[in-house]
Amino acid sequence: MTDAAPVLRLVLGDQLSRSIAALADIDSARDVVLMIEAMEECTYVPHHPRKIAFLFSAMRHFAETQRAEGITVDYRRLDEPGEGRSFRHGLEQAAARHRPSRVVVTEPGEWRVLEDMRGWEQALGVPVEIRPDGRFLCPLDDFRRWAEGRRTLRMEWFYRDMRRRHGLLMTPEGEPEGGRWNYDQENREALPADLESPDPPAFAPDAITREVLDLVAARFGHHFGRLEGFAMPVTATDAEAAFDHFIRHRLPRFGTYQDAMRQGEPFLFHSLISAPLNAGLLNPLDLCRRAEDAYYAGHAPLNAVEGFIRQILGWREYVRGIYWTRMPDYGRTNALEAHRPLPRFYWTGETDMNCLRQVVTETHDHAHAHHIQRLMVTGNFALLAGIDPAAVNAWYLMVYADAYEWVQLPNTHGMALYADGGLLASKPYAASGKYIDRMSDYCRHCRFSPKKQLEDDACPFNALYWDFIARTRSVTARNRRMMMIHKTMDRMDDEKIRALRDKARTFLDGLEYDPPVRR
Ligand code: FAD
Ligand code: DLZ
Ligand code: SF4
Repeated sequence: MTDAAPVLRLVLGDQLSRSIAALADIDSARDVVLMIEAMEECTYVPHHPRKIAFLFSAMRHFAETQRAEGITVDYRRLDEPGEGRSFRHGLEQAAARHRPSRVVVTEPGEWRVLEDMRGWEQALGVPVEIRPDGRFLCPLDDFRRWAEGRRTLRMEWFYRDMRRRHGLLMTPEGEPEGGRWNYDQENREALPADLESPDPPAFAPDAITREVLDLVAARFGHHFGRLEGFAMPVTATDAEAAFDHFIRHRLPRFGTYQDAMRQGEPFLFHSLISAPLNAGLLNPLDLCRRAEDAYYAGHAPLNAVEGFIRQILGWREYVRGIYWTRMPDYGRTNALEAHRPLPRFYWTGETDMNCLRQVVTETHDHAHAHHIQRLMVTGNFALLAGIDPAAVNAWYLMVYADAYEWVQLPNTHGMALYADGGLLASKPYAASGKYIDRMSDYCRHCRFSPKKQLEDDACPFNALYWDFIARTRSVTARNRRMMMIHKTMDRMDDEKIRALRDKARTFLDGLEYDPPVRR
C-alpha cells in the first residue's frame, strides 16, 4: 500500500467482470475494491434463494480472483455483525474505514439503485463517480439517438443496425448471411416425441458455495423457491464451460425448438446462460462470436445461430435501451387497466391447469423458466386474466435467477402484459389453449381439454382469451394486427360470447388470491 488515500471501487453483485468500468484504472498498490452482501438487495423483493446463493457465491469467488491478482478487496459478508444493511450503509462504513479520496462505481442495472447512488456523494462527503457500464453492445447514448424521432421502436430495425455495426453474420458485401435477416419462421417447431435433449452440465458446489448455501438456507429459506440441488456455474471459468457445452450439444437445435415446451424438461435446447451473463461472468459479444464461429465451421445451422445472436445482440440490448430511456415512468403505465391481484397458484403451483403447474413448479425448483414458458404460460395467463402489472412485475423480478429490472421489466410489463400500450410489442401476446397444445405436451397431461370452450373440462385459457379480446376492445381493436380477431369475434354469436365471458368470470372468481403465509 502507498500512503496516498485509496480510491474506493464498489463492485455490485451483477458487475462481476474484471473489465467492469469501476475497475478500469485501478491502482492495485493503493485502491480498495468494495463488495457488499446487502440485506436490502435480498429483500426489497424477497428473491428466490437460488438467486441469492448464486450471486453471493459468484461474488465471493470473484473477490478471491481479484485478491489472487494482488488487489485489496474489502468484502462485507451478510453474516458479519453490523454489516451491509444496504449499499449506502455498507459504503458509509467502508468510507469510515478507508478514508478514500473518492468512490468509483459502475452504473447499476436498476433505476432504484441509480437514484440512491446519486445521493451518495452528499451523504459520504467524498466525490462519487458513476461510470457508464461498458459491458453492453449498444451504449445508451447510441440507443437514445437511434430511438429519437422514431414513431415506433421495433426491435427488428434495431437488430439489423446492430448486426451491421458489429459485423455479425454479415457477408463481405454487407448483406445478411443467407440473404435474410431473420429466420424466426423456422424457429417455431414443436418437439418430436422421440427427440431427447442433452442434460445441461451441473457444477458441484465447492467449499465457498456450500458455506453460502448454509447461509442462504438459514436467512432466506422461507422465500419462494428451492435451494436443494444447486449446481449453477458461479465462476467465469465454469460459465465458459457451460456455454461451451451449449455450443457443442444444444446450439444446433436451439433455433428449431426455441419455442417448444415439454413436460418435465425445463431446459431443452436453451443456453441457460442468462444468470451468469447478467451477473458479468460472460461477455455478450464473445458469446455471439463463438456462436457465429459454430455456423462458419458447419457445426450449427443458420436458423440456430441467427436465432441465438438475435436474442443477445437484438432483444437483450433493445430491452435495456427501452428500460433506461423510459424510466422512471415505464413501469407505472397500465394500458389495459388490469387490476386483479396475483392468484395464489403463482406461489404454490396448486392449480389443475397443468401448463401453469409445470412452469410455476419448475420456476420454484430452478429459479428458471425458458422464454416461451415465461411469455406464453405464466405471462399469457396474467395478461388474459388482467392481473395488476405491478404484482406480475414483482413476481418475475423475485423468482428468476437472471432477473434485474433493466431486463425483467420491459419483458414483463411490455412484452408479456402489453401494459406499456404497445411500445415494445407490436400486439399483445395473447393466446388460447390451442397455442400451448401446439407447442407442448402439457395438454396431454391436463384434466382440461384445449379443444373445448364451454364444457366443464374446457381449457380455461379459451374462455379467458375471448373475455380478454372483448374486455380490451377499446385498445386492442385499434391495433392493425388484432383486427382479424376482432372481426372473428364480431361474427360470433352474442350468446356464445356471453357464455364464454361468464365462464371466464366464474373461473377467475373461483381462484384463491391471498398469498401463502411463509415463516
Ligand atoms: P436462451 O433462450 O438460450 O437465449 C440466449 C440468451 O438471449 C439469454 O441468455 C438472454 O441473455 C438473451 N435473451 C433471450 N431473450 C431475451 C429477451 N427477451 N430479453 C433479453 N434477453 C434475452 N431474461 C433475463 O435475462 N432476465 C429476466 O429477468 C427476464 N425476464 C423475462 C420475463 C418475461 C415475461 C419474458 C417473456 C422473458 C424474460 N427474459 C428475461 C428473457 C428470456 O426469457 C430469458 O433471457 C431466457 O429464458 C434465459 O434463458 P437462457 O439463458 O436459456 O436463454
Ligand atoms: C440481486 C442481488 C442480491 C440478491 N444481493 C446482492 C448483494 O447482496 N450485493 C450486491 O452487490 N448485489 C446484490 N444483488 C444485485 C443487485 O440487486 C444489483 O446490483 C442491483 O439491482 C443493480 O442492478
Ligand atoms: Fe394448459 Fe389448457 Fe393445455 Fe391444460 S388444456 S395444459 S390448462 S393449455
